[in-house]
Amino acid sequence: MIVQLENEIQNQIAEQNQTAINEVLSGLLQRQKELPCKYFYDKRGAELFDEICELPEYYLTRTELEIMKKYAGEMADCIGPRAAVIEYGSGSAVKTQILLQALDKPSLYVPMDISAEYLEYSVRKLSRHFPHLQILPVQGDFTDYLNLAPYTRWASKKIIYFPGSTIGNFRPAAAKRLLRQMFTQCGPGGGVLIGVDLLKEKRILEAAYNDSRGVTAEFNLNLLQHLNDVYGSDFNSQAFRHRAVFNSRQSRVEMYLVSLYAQTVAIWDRLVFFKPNESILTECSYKYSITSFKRLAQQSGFTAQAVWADANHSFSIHFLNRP
Ligand code: AVI
Repeated sequence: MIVQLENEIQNQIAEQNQTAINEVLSGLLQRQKELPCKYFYDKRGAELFDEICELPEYYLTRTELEIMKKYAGEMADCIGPRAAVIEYGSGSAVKTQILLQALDKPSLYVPMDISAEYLEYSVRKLSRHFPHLQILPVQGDFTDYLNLAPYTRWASKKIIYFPGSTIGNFRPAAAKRLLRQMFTQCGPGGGVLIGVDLLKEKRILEAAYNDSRGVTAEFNLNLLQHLNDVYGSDFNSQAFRHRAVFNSRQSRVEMYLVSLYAQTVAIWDRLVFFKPNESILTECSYKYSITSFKRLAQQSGFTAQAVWADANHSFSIHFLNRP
């Protein structure tokens, strides 16, 4: 019986791995080569991302924090008492602390993250600060729908907290699908508190993704090392360079890895060819106006109830309500 179960689990893992390899390969076989940006976040990638958040050029994190600090009371008034807070991609949960502090008797906190290390760290930190708060960590991909109803029975409502403008890393159709998923997950009377980076001057946007210390370049190139570690590919990260540009037509910053010369890379049992200067699109970071994001939220069924921004209108936090 045990042997059978082990085989079953191994088959499942092999199946998941094969799906992931197929996803990587099909991206690299397109005319514009692409890799999914979720592969940025291995242990080194998560460390580099934390470093990015501290960079002077990367205004997003500190601006969102500033908005949270200033308006957490108003956000808590919108949310109301005894809410269950579900956080998508909780990471190191710095902003969460501000939100939980402001909320009136939150009944449950559910951090969701792929990284077990991040989860352990945030649970330890938050249970120290909020000893009476029930915390239910979920390790996994927040894009996979999870029915949390059995755990949130005692809550007055479910609130999904999604800071960081990670919604910007989804193409519009996928962003709408994710918002629809949140709509289902938060249930009637529930809501979403979501951070959204705003459209601004090309110069500022490009500097944020081309920092002078080269941390974003290292973060981008680390993706290749991650693929080598997990799937045994033989990318040479020194044979690629980082490039980030603002595409105004699509209102998004695009990050690329550009091949320095003609080369062949082995992935699983396939060979992928690169011409000199041929690029892989590794990330899109969409920038919205307040109006265009409200429109997206409304198309997903929500009422855009409130929005907060900094004085320069660099970043916004929306409260979306499910009637
Ligand atoms: C996680 N996400 C919102 C970041 C962004 O700005 O799109 C990821 C990132 N890529 C480069 N720098 C930061």
